[in-house]
Amino acid sequence: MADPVRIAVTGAAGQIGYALLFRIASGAMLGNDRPIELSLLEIPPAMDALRGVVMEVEDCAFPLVRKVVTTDQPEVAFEGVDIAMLVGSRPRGPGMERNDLLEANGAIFTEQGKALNDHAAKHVKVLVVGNPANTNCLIAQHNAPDLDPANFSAMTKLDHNRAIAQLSQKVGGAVEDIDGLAIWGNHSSTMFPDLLGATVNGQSALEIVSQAWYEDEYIPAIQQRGAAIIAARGSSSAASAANAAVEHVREWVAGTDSVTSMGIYSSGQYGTAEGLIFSYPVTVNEGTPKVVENRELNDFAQGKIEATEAELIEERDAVAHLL
Ligand code: NAX
Repeated sequence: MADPVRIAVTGAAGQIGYALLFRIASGAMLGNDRPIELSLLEIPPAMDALRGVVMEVEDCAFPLVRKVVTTDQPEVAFEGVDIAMLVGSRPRGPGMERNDLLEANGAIFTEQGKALNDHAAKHVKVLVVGNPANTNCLIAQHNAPDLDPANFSAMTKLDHNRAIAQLSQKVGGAVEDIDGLAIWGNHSSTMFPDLLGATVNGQSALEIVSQAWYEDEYIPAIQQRGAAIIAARGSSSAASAANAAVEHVREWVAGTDSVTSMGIYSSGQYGTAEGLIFSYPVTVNEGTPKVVENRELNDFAQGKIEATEAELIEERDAVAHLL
């Protein structure tokens, strides 16, 4: 068997952590032939809960799990890690404005970025799930100047999967018949689920559904899906978020020729501002996401992309002192 891959998960005692760790440990992320070491970060008040989660991981007797470390110190958690999944973040509390949230998370992701810079393997792949994911990712990336910006990504895979599922329900086709769909921009209600380049069994999706359904029902449904789940379930999506995180890392490591969506460091593709963490349609080859080129963008799509870009620029300006 190959050497173990060391994987850090932050916020490991939280809802997503509880769904995520068991998927990783079972081999769903890196394969059944890849032993793993888990390095789990939490804050001091959650260390007891984390101990309980680790007891459950032990009780599964997963053959792939070689070691589990728990800690409340980022520099310990990130020591030598190959993959870091940054899930833990500060939720919005009563009376907190968006800028307060950015500020509270800014402190967390500044510290974690520095610890990744100094302690993780230089090839580490960092996935940020904790919200506001794109801007948290940007802060971590800026605080890790010795790491390649391409090592950082923010998760829009859940939005991508939601967009595929809703389209497949509408057209009555199988999920695997859909290709080319993408999420652009921020993981927020301004994200743009783009069907222009999407096909169903090779036929353009926008020839099958009406523009009115696309604009008035589909896009808002994807943008508001997180809120709809909170309204129905009483808490935010967890198992589907964990599933998306597993798939994001699996595709990042193993590659994919199918178009997927990832928030990655922008080098100005499609005219978006350089240096944002921006979700694009990508394929992945040898561990490197590559933005799909020459996508057709009409005025409608361009307007949506500019709106989500404007929000990301605003968020970046609000945390400029941390960059
Ligand atoms: P929970 O509140 O259940 O868990 C978060 C955990 O993070 C807690 O156990 C907390 O103690 C821990 N934590 C807080 N600060 C920490 C720090 N500095 N270091 C380490 N751990 C820390 O939230 P959960 O439902 O698991 O969601 C986690 C994050 O994912 C939230 O920010 C949430 O908004 C975000 N999401 C992102 C999604 C995406 O698609 N990018 C979708 C799902 C989810 O909403």
